Order: sequence, then C-alpha cells, then structure tokens
Amino acid sequence: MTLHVPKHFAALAGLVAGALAVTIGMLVAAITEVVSPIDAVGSEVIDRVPRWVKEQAIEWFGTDDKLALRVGIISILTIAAVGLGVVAARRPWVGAAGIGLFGLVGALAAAHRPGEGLGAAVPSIIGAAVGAAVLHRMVRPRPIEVPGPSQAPLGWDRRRFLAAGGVAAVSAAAAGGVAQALENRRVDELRAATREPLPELAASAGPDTSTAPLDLPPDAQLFDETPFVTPNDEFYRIDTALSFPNINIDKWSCEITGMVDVPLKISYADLLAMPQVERAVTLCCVSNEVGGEYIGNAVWRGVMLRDLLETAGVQPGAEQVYSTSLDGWTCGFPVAAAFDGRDAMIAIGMNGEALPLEHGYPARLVVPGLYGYVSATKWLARIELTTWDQEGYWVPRGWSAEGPVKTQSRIDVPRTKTVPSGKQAIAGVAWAQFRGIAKVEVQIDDGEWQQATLGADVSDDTWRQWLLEWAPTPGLYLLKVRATDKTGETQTELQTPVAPNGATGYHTIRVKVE
Ligand SMILES: Nc1nc2c(c(=O)[nH]1)N[C@H]1C(S)=C(S)[C@@H](COP(=O)(O)O)O[C@H]1N2
Ligand SMILES: [Mo]
Repeated sequence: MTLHVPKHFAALAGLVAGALAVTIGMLVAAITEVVSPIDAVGSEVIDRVPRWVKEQAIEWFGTDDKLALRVGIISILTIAAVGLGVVAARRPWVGAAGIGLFGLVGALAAAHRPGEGLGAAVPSIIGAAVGAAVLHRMVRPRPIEVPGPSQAPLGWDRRRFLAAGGVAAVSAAAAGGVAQALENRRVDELRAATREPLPELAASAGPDTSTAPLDLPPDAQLFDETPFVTPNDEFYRIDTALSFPNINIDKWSCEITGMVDVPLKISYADLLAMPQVERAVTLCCVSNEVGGEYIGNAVWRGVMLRDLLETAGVQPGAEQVYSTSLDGWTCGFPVAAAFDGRDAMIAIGMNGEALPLEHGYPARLVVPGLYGYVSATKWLARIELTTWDQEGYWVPRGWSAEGPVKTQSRIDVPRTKTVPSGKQAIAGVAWAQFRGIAKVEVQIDDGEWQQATLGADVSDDTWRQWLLEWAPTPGLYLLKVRATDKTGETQTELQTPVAPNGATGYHTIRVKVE
C-alpha cells in the first residue's frame, strides 16, 4: 500500500527543489564564470519583449525596471515550483520533468547569449538535474513497512520528508549565498581595477591629438542646483545589462575591423600609451522626456576615433561605424561623424578617473551630438566599418537608424511647485551638441520671450547653463523655455514622444508664488 504526500507538503517540496535548482545553477555559473541562468533568461526577455511592454515597464518602474524583471522571473519560478510540487505528489516523474523543462529554457537562453558558448548551458542543466532528483525523491510514494508514530496515519514518512526538505533548503541557501558572494567578489575586483589612477595626461605639442588636462571656466556654472559637470555617481545610467560583463583587463582588447585596410587590435595598455584628449561632452538618451533626467555632462578622456580609423584606413563604401559591447549590445553611426570635426573618441576616463564600471569600463565610445543609443557603446569590444545593412540593437526595435541629438532645454530652478515671492532666478540647462547653443529664451505666462543669460560657452558639445532674474508677486505662473542653436534653428514647440528619435516640445512648468 502507498499513500501520496499531502498537497501542502508536496508544494513545499516543489519550492525547495526549485530553489535548489536555481541556486545550484547560480553557483556553477559563478564558479565557471559564465552568465547566471536567471540573468540569461532575463536578458533574453529584455531582448525579445515587444516595444510596448518595455515602454510600459519603464513607465512603471523607471530605471528600476531591471529589478522589476528579476522579481517577475523569481515570482514566476516560485509559482511554477509550487505547482510542479503539487503535480509531483501524484506523478513524481512529471514534476521532475517540469523542472527539467525550466532547466532547458535556462540552458538555451544562456548558450544563446552573445559572448557565451555551449558551456553556459551547463549550470542550468546541473541545477535542473539536482532539483528534479530532489523533488522526485521527496515525493516518491513509499510502501509502508512498519507503521511507526510518524508514519501511521499518513502512509508517508513525514519525519524523513522534513529532514530531506530541510537539508535541501539549507543547501539551496548555502549555494545561493556562495554564488552571490562570488559575484560580489567579481564586481568588487572590477571596481578596484577602475580605481587605479590613469597616467597623467601629457601636455604634448600635437595639434589637437594630445592636450593638457581640460580647464573649465568657472562661469560655466551660473547656478548650483545642476552642476555643470555631472559627478560620476550622479550620472544617469541606461543599458540593457542585467549584470556587468566579464572583463579581464589583461586580455581585453578592442578590434577595429570590417571595411578597413589594416584591422587593428588595441589593448588597454595600447590605449593608455596613445595620445589622448580630454573633452567636456554632454551625453543624453533618446528616451529622455522633455524636462527629463537622462542627460549628463562629463569630462571624458580618451583616444580620438579618427586617429585610430586613419591608422586602420577606412575603405570607400564603408557607411557605418558599428560597435559591439562585451555583452553583445550593438549600435552604429555614420562614418562621417568620425571625420567631420567632432571629437568622437574611445573614452577610458570620466571626470578625472578611469571609467566607472557602470559607464563602460574599460573603454566606451563617446560621440558628441548623437544620442547614446546610436553611439555610446559601453564595455566596448569591437568596432566594425560596415554598411547600413547591419542594424544596431535598437533599430529593429522601432528606433531610427540615425540619432542626432535634438536642440533642447530644461528648467531646473525653481525645483519646487511653490516658491516665495520676491527676487529669484529661473534657471536651467540647454543643449544642442555639435551645433552649440546660441540663445535661450523664457516665457512667463503669455508674456514676451525674454532672453536668458548664458553660462560660458565651454564647447559646442556641452550643455550651457542659463539664468533669468525674476521677482514675481504672489500668483500662479506658467514658465516655458526654448533654445536656439548656433545654426539659428530654434527648437520646435511641437510635442512628440521619445520614439523613434527623441522627444520635442518646450519644457513647461507651473509655479505657485506665495
Ligand atoms: N553596452 C551597452 N552600451 C550602451 C547601452 C547598452 O545598453 N549597452 N546603452 C546606450 C544608451 S541607450 C545610452 S543613452 C548610453 C548611456 O550611457 P551611460 O549609462 O553611461 O549614461 O549608453 C549607451 N551604451
Ligand atoms: Mo539611451
């Protein structure tokens, strides 16, 4: 005679076995230095979801969208594990096969990730095998031999079940803990590497290929609420990466290949030894709403892209500078943008430090005047000269192939909805990288457009601060701003969404003066 494990115990068995499958997978992945199964599945989800799902996720969760994705995946796995446990009470093999199926999904996802091979499938397979075996063993019906106190009424050995479950749960916690510790150690080591100071910037005599450290005029900063140079830890971060790619600085190199005469392979040491420049460049995201925060200004240090491309020799017919990151993200911009005088560079430094891990250590591209999604590859691995037949990551996902930055302006002061009456300032930033900002105007209610004072013109590639004195009496006010770039073009009032190539419209705020 056999009796089945009661449902709630079977559910518990499913949960424990599922947890063990996931954490063993994480542990094997951490030890063998391949992508973790959950991250692999998460990244596949990121790459495959339709645009509206992604936009909804960003609207709900903002830059916490990745945390939301992780929580979502873990919730689905938890529900599935409980369900498989319950099924397994009657059909142990079905439960075990279910865990195997999830393992297969993890294995396929991991092996499919850019930069990973078949080896990346192993953690999921081992994890699923262990989880399936544990589930099967825990719920397998047993003939009753000697009815003892813990066996008698149920027909299954509760004590034995709980002991096995306990061991499995503790093992899962241990495996998860060690896996997380290994990942933390990996990231700590990478961070330590980013804290190595860069060699002094040489002030050699070259025309514009080598230069002294950049000196910023103090009057670039007209007001304090928005620093003219965005500190590294306040700089916005946008990317598709769920975890930092595996970076081995001693083995790292950037290839320059494709339609070139001489393909190059440049190591980190090579980059450090090449003539470098320091340039203030404002970087912004095409997903920045009017008035949004996905913009920052940094002093980037790096090697001019045109120097490297001239060394490699760009062949006629090459249309696109197409780059790939260590984690397989891609983007591309016109070859002309590397040669039309703008300071496109492979950056290794940001605001006097090596590039932070979040912003692309060891090297990234920075191209003034282009949105990040077409140009600013972080964790750079490869630059290929090619035609427009190749599409960057966001292009088949509904974004324009070319992404020149639109002239825009933002009101940063007042920052609160209510302000006291009396003398104060309306202030903010305006940007039109590569063209430069010529004029900023502010409109209060239906009044005349008034010209704001501009901060120092550091370069055409950075934002400019602007400020207008204001001494309002109590009341409700509507404030609008608009910028004009140095080609004479004033930004359009027409409101358009961020997709497919950047939002337009005047940033407008309502203020109550008390
Ligand atoms: N490897 C990689 N590089 C990337 C991205 C990415 O998803 N992966 N996103 C790009 C986008 S859309 C932007 S706006 C900028 C943002 O750079 P930041 O995070 O340093 O501000 O990086 C670009 N480089
Ligand atoms: Mo972006």
